Amino acid sequence: MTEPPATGSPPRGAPEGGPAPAIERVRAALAARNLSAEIVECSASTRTAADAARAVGTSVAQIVKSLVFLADGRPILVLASGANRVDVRKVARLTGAAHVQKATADATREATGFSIGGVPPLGHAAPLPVYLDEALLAHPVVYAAAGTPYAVFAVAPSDLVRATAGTVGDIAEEPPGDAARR
Ligand code: 5CA
Repeated sequence: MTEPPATGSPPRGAPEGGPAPAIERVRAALAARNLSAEIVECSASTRTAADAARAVGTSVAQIVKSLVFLADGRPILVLASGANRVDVRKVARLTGAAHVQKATADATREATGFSIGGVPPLGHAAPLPVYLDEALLAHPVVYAAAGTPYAVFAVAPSDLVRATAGTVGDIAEEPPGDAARR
């Protein structure tokens, strides 16, 4: 016999009758920056860039990965195209830090107030310096996490730059083989 579904615990952390508080924090941050981006809650997971691309019917390159790194121990947020891996040496160059490393899941939650899979590009617990992958600017619209692994919002990359007061630069790892061809 199978267990009956648990009662009293709505799915995905959403309280009964309303969106998750994490989504509401993102909504408030978007409104505070006069961004009229619509938050789309998906029935399918948007936890990873590939999941999110599938859920909204776009390319992985148009998904914004919101990744926390520690630059000389201080948290920064890197907004990377889902198609790219982040080159920490390039991030070090862009930030002027001597040492850059990826933050752990715990450090990410502590710095942003959000859990991995739902980390948004804005609306964090405390302001974080933001660096954006220039590859995102090749698209008219990109999709970023909206606080949970089931929600995204669409935004023009230029609006994302403005709303985050971010620095745009080359932060992508070269695809394998490129270095050899130069
Ligand atoms: N919702 C999607 C698309 S908008 C999303 O949040 N994607 S993400 O790329 O920003 O978040 C997932 C990323 O978190 C992974 O690419 C990976 O780089 C990172 N990650 C996953 N697990 C860990 C972990 N244990 N420690 C540090 N980083 C992790």
